[in-house]
Amino acid sequence: MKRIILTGALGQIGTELTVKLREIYGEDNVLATDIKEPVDSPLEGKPFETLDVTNYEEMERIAREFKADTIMHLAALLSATCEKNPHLAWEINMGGLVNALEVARNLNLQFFTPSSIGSFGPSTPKDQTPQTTIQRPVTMYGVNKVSGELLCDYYYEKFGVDTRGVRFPGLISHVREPGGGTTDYAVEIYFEAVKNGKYTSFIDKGTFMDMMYMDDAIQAIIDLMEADADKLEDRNAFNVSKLSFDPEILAESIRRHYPDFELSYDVDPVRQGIAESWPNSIDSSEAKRQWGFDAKFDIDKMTDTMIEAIKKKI
Ligand code: AKB
Repeated sequence: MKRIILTGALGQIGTELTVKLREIYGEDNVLATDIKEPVDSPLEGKPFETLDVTNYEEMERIAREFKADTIMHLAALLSATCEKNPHLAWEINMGGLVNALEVARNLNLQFFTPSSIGSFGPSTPKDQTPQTTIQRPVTMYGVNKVSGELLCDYYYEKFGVDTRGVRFPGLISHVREPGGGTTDYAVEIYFEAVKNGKYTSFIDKGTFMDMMYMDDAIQAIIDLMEADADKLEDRNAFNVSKLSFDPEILAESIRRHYPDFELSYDVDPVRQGIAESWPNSIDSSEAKRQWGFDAKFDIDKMTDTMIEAIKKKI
């Protein structure tokens, strides 16, 4: 990995991943792309191209001119947004993915794209969900993610494209906030705790979902992409997670800093329904065994880091 192009680089993962990749591989070896220009972003003023991922010709031209050897395809709509507009979700999530895979095939690029805990459904085992198990999601996002995992496997088996992927849980970060996701409450809660000392959660008490701090997610992507291909028995997609909590447990962690922090509920039936169709916790042992996945942030370390960073930011 030394000439890397990213799609969806202004998103929650892309922003921090681009910064980290530039630290490792050099600024000029990492080209960020997104459908909009960077404004108030750490990517402003750095190598950047606007790109609509549904436009194959543009994607291929940009990758070819940049002489990329790797493509990291991050552009996608998240779960709650997909439920609002399922046809648009199919067009962007699947159309963009097929284009990125075709660019990888035609230009011989290494390929990464994230899947999600959203690829699981109500009939999936709920606790310590294995990597290989029942995947019958009931959301458009989940349908996109399972199809994407299979398509990436197909491109590896059929065309020899070096595709690699993980299933991310909810990712917690402060640099760029997520939008349109079901796990977003676990980011909003920190900003509201610091700003107002209280938060109204759209996810109900007792709803457990997998979560991970962004630094661990970024390290996982880099480690998987650098992993020796001979060691990978699987490709798409590895379960990776560190934490499983409900809103009450997260609030307790926040109360170590703000003892009077108030948590109330105004449950959104759409996002609650999505959350209930996902696992409580997934098993990341295959990622550990095959390429050394090792997340470091426990819930309190994550809370300390988030609160410190948000205080500085606001
Ligand atoms: C979402 O909530 O949609 C995402 C995800 C878990 O894939 N954060």
